Amino acid sequence: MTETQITTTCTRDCPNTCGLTATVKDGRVISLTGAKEHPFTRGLSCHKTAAYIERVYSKERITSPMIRSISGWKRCTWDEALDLTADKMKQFRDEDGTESILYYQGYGERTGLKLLNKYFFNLFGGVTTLRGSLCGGTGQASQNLDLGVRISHDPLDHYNSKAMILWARNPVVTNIGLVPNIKHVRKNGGRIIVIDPFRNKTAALADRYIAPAPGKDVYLAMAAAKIIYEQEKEAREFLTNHCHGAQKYKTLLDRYTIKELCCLAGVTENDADYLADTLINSAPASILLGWGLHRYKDAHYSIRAIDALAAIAGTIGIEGGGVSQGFEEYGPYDPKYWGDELNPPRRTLLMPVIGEEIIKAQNPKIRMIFSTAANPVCMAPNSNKVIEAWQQVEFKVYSGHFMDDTAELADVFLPATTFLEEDDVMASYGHNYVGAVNKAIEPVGEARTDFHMFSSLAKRFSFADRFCRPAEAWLNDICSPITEWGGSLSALKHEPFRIPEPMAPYLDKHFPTPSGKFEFMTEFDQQLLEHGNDEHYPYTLLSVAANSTICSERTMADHTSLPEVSMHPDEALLHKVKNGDEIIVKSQIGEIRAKLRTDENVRRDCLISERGGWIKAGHGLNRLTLDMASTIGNGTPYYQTKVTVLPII
Ligand SMILES: Nc1nc2c(c(=O)[nH]1)N[C@H]1C(S)=C(S)[C@@H](COP(=O)(O)OP(=O)(O)OC[C@H]3O[C@@H](n4cnc5c(=O)[nH]c(N)nc54)[C@H](O)[C@@H]3O)O[C@H]1N2
Ligand SMILES: Nc1nc2c(c(=O)[nH]1)N[C@H]1C(S)=C(S)[C@@H](COP(=O)(O)OP(=O)(O)OC[C@H]3O[C@@H](n4cnc5c(=O)[nH]c(N)nc54)[C@H](O)[C@@H]3O)O[C@H]1N2
Ligand code: SF4
Ligand SMILES: [Mo]
Repeated sequence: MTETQITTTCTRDCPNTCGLTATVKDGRVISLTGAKEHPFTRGLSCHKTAAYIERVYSKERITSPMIRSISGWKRCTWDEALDLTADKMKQFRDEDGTESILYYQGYGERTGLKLLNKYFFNLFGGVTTLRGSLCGGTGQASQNLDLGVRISHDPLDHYNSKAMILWARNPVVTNIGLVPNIKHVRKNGGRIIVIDPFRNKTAALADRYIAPAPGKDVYLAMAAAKIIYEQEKEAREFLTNHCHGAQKYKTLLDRYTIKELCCLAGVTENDADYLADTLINSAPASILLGWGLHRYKDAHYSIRAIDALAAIAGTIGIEGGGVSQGFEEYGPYDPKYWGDELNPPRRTLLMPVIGEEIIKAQNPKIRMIFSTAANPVCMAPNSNKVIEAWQQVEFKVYSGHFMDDTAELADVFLPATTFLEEDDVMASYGHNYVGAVNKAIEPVGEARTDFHMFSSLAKRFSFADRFCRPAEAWLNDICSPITEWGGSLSALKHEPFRIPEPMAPYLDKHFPTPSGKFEFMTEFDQQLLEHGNDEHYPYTLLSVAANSTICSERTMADHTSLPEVSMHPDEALLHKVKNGDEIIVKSQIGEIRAKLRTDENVRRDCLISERGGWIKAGHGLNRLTLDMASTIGNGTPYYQTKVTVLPII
């Protein structure tokens, strides 16, 4: 048979959102490569795409619906699985009201049609849903305080930068579309700085690597700001005319000497000098914040101090400058199609403490959980509490691809398609282009799209006629903002559409804050940064993005027998453990077995490990992480957890 090529968009939880070309032969995808015509990703794609084909056809993938019985999982028909689900939903609604059902929507796939999952539950009457974030909540909320509304520079604007400062961000692993940009800046004589307690893969591309103590970036940003003031290089016009609170912020800086700030940050004065010098003498410098930065309880201090540093250096509202992090991945859709307006406000549970929230929910209790595109048992903090919560809930429906930790605790498994088996629309949290998801192959086995699944379920309810319409018709409605901006769904099928966000924001120096100006942070409590310190647990556990997998999207076969945890060799010596040893990593709430790697690239006060390994495979680092919400933005401070290491005797 001949080969056909289909252009589509990667929907994985990755800011790159690449345009891809799928080559299909005999109904099977045989290769997945970057689509050259994509304006941002320009033919790039990552090594994870080849592995993704294996994932689609993996023997472990669940491709028929299943119901759990006393004797274990049993294959069933879609009608059986959906009848049971609908019956339970009606029973819980009639007995305890619709809020006795929790809809848990994860980060696995965030396309246009995915709005309708919640719309379905809102037509049903409105169930309990989530608030807060396991991902970027803190960063966005903190930047909203400074800028009014966080708007990032289009990544293509970084080509105007003379320096890039990658602050807690590792694009070589997590966002490869930025790599050509980094190389371009360097080739033109610009500077690249990587700031991370771990010498990550991106550091190899940098002129300067700075290793602050975990969670203490605020002091480094303050030190660099103080140096700029001392050299009288601050952006006076911007500070006087377009900022609010600059003087107060300066009084916060006045509490410390540069030396003290560097000491608190765990960096040298030379590091802070280089950072300040880059912002002033290699301008414009773009600062790119990573997600590593906001996984601390009071991460807003660091993020706001970095915004403040950029303001003092005069790079806010400048082409090639700014502090950028993420983009609104649901931005080009009409929010009406979440369906929240169909009911009075319904109960929400706080994601960063989801286990506790479910356990303590009353009036009504949570009796059913329906999860899609999520693996909270593995990925939310304090896994043991999440397991307890899941176990106490009477009925759980899981929709996804594999029998992961959350699926293991479910009663019904609804097999979902991958993006290669779907037609949809996908925006990005890493750039401004929306792309079409064009179906390359028929669904594998009996897998169904979430939309198909919810349409079939809707047929079992009185609101069927309000939900059951062709996907194309829904997408037209959901994507109405795109039409208003002059695009069309038919054109989008062939060419990505650029959302009309500015290439560089705030050029007019107007900020949608209460003062209409850039707002400095005006209070800072040093004590808060000592939260959770305990001499018995001297290391900060950084569980970071893995190179070859995304979050918990793995199979059992992908796991090593134990998770690997890296530690500085001098610390290993102190603990009488060596490279390759089996060790115990222990926090205040749990312990796991791990294989020790010694690595000089890790600061002495941290341990590094890859996130996403399953508990059932012996990994599950979130059995160690404490559950709490960040002070700003209801984010999840995974890296607030302190641990120690014990030899196995
Ligand atoms: N290959 C791969 N790609 C991914 C993902 C994946 O799992 N694998 N996940 C996707 C998702 S969900 C997200 S949110 C993004 C995340 O994208 P990134 O933010 O680039 O990646 P992370 O590994 O989460 O964190 C980046 C770095 O922050 C550092 N860090 C931790 N604490 C601190 C600190 O206190 N200060 C400083 N300066 N640095 C610190 C970590 O050591 C880490 O190297 O990547 C996406 N892309
Ligand atoms: N310790 C620690 N934990 C962390 C982090 C950390 O840094 N450290 N980072 C956090 C971050 S940044 C994130 S974003 C979260 C992610 O947390 P989650 O979103 O809960 O978990 P994922 O591992 O992304 O799982 C997504 C699941 O969705 C499935 N899926 C994909 N597409 C579809 C679809 O179309 N339909 C359905 N029904 N299912 C689909 C995938 O197969 C996969 O099983 O984890 C967080 N957890
Ligand atoms: S996982 Fe990320 S980098 Fe890899 S193809 Fe998908 S969007 Fe591109
Ligand atoms: Mo994330």
